[in-house]
Amino acid sequence: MMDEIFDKLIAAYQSEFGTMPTDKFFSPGRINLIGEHTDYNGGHVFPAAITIGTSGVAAKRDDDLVKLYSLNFPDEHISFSINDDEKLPNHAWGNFVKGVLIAMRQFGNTFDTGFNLLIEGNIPNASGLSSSSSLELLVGVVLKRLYNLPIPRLQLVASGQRAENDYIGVQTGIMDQFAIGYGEENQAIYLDTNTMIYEMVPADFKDYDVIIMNTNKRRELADSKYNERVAETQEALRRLQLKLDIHTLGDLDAKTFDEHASMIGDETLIKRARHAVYENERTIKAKAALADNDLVTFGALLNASHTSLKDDYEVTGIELDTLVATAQENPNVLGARMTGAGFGGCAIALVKHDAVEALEQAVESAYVKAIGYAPAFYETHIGDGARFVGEV
Ligand code: GAF
Repeated sequence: MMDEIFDKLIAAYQSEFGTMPTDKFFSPGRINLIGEHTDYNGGHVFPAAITIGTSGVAAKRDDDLVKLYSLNFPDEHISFSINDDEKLPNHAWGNFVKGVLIAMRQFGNTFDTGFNLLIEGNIPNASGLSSSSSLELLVGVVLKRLYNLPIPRLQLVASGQRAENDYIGVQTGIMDQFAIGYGEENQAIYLDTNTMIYEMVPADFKDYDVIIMNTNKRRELADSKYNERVAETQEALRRLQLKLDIHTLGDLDAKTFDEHASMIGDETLIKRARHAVYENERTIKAKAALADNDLVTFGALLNASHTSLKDDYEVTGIELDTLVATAQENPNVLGARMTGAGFGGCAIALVKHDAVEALEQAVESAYVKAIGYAPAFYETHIGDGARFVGEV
């Protein structure tokens, strides 16, 4: 499968650039099991890299140009000087490449010449499975290999986040880049974003599968709404800090939060902060439940997470709520919730292995009835993180 993809990419590279690439790369997407909108609040997250993602072939050039081509956007032929930081007006995906280059230069790396990169991604567009971080980390591993840079993995991860925050302008946390940078086959990553200490936890769901359900909803204004949630939780934290000695909402347990919530003084901000604090507690419990093979508790925590994202954080919407509620009603499902930023995108469900097909049919018919178009379903395979695959 991988071989076929790379054969196709190498042929496309030759026809686009007239030379051969030297190296092959792959960078995955991610799901998040639980711990949503906690990463920019100093809480825990519990994501995993998946086997779909972005594949690429690349080689250094002799001049200072960066030339990019994606089989997903065949009309765009992108070219710029490697030291030109100006945003590309019409080439959205090229800006993620630029953002990573700039961030890596800020970390002290230098690039003597340019490079060619040809890619293809199979993460569904705007699905909330982090196609943008997948691309960022792909660029990170490409640059590390082509320029022989002795940089640690955490710097690649941080460069992706910095590209997103400073260049693209979305104030995301570190979860997606971390999951994609540190992913390992069949392991979920339990990360404390306050300390950056992490632990790999076997993602063993016994007789159950985690399936991905895509709303197929176009995500509109998602970036501005995301930034709005970041600002709201920061403001709630600022008000709590007038009385409490805390650095992030992740420093608070639910009991202390409840005792002091009224200090925030605004109902919306209280709800946002409550989600961040309670979701962090749920994530800690969910990791313990999975490690103990207690899938019933794990599933119940997924359900509670969705309710909180719907009612307190208000990032779900009718499409995600319909998918999740229909899955949750099914006796063969232990839990379901949206995954990623929300505002459309995907949900996950923990479904008994031999009931997956029936569940998908039930969810599809309820969804079409309520929403008017079909959702999509994917099996989840948890895979390795962003990597150099081999020489051409
Ligand atoms: C997006 C962001 F990129 C992550 O950092 C995280 O905040 C997530 O939304 C919500 O949990 O994927």
